[in-house]
Amino acid sequence: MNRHLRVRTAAAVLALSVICLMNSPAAGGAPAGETPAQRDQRMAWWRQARFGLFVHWGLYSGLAGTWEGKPVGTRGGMEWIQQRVKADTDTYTKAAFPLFKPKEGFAREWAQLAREAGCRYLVFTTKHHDGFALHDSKVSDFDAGNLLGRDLVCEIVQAARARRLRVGFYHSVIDWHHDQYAYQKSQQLPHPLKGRPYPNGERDHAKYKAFLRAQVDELVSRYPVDILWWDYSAIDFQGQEAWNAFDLMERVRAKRPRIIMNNRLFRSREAGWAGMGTEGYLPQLDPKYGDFITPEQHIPDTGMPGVDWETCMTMNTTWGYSAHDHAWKSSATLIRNLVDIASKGGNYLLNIGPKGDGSVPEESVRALRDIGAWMRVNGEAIYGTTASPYEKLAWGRCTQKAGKGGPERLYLHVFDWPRNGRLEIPALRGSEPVKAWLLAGGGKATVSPTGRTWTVQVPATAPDPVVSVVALKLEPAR
Ligand code: FHN
Repeated sequence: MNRHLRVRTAAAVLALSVICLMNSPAAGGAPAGETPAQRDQRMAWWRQARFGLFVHWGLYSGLAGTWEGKPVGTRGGMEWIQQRVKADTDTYTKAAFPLFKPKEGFAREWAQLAREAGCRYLVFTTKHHDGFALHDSKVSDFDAGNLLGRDLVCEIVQAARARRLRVGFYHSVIDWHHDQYAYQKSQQLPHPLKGRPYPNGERDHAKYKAFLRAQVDELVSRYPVDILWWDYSAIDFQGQEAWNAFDLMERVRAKRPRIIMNNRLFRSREAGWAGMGTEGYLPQLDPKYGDFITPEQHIPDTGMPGVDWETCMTMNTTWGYSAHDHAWKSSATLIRNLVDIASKGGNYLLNIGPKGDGSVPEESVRALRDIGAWMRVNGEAIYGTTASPYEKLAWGRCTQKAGKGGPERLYLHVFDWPRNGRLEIPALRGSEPVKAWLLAGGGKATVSPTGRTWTVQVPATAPDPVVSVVALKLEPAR
């Protein structure tokens, strides 16, 4: 990093430290009446980023999928361990808190890893369903400030900013700790005490919604945040009734006009999703519901044309750390997922679940470093690209970069290298290919238009064992 950038970064981190310490209020001004062009401008960095690191870390991390000395399971979300063992909040906290010991510098390790992997943003859990807040909250004593004497959100934000990462807050609206969260209002949302009467008498959910608003106000006022990743609603409990959703979003936008938010305060077709999948999605999303849709643990077969979308995915099968889940996806699978998602015009939010001390599981470190090695050679074929102009390609995927008069770059991501050294792609009307080259290995490639197809000649062997990229330079057809 050159000296000028070092000075600028240090100044930014210093300023952030002051903000974190002084909890200074942020500027106001909602993007009410935002034009499509203004929205495109606000979304631009996110669309160009294509790749982010998701981090699930909280009290559950120290339990590592183990309860009373036994594994709770080997698959599925161990950030749900409280719900899976049906523990009330006191029993859960008594077991979990002694094992949650954030080591010095944990956040710098995350930020370094995210950068090494080629991630452009980092989204982390400020509070998950167990209700434990990682910041030093003035409206709760179930937080890192009170229990640890630390503001872990501030540590993470500072570390991310120092690595020039954009920052996102995952914030759970579901809360298994708060004694006014009226879990009986939903048959579909999870709660450890579901089916049992409220242990402390009738609950006033309006009081929980006021608490939720106060904590969100703290988070978006105190820290420079770029994304708010809400999680999550059910068809039978969502929106205004469940969370005062529209008010929440307006307050956030008023404090952070350029913030980007997902649509998970709602759960309906017009709000972009009914299920966890993408079935029934509509090719438009009113920003009043959020800015992007979040297909979880899968890649929509044909992408989600017409909306901004981001696939969130675990590396094994759990979001929060588990010592018993060894179903790790290979680095090759993760790299091909990233390519597949970018070729469909989406973002990839790939998750790590750090341990109770904040350290990252070795399997995740290895995978992120493998992805980073690929991105250092091929990143231009992912960052700032848009969806393929082609429906399907038998041998791989395609991304593109637009020029003034149409596409000026095509990137052919070859999964299955052609034995005959030849790739055929449909000619693009109005363009002609003028140059071809390989991003890896330095081998020679050529491209020649032959009527309705373009023929790309490549060397006999693939330069990359996972995905080899052939770049094509296009010019408007003469
Ligand atoms: O219940 C959560 C789950 O623990 C995890 O945080 C995922 C991440 O998208 N969201 C919810 C399930 O959809």
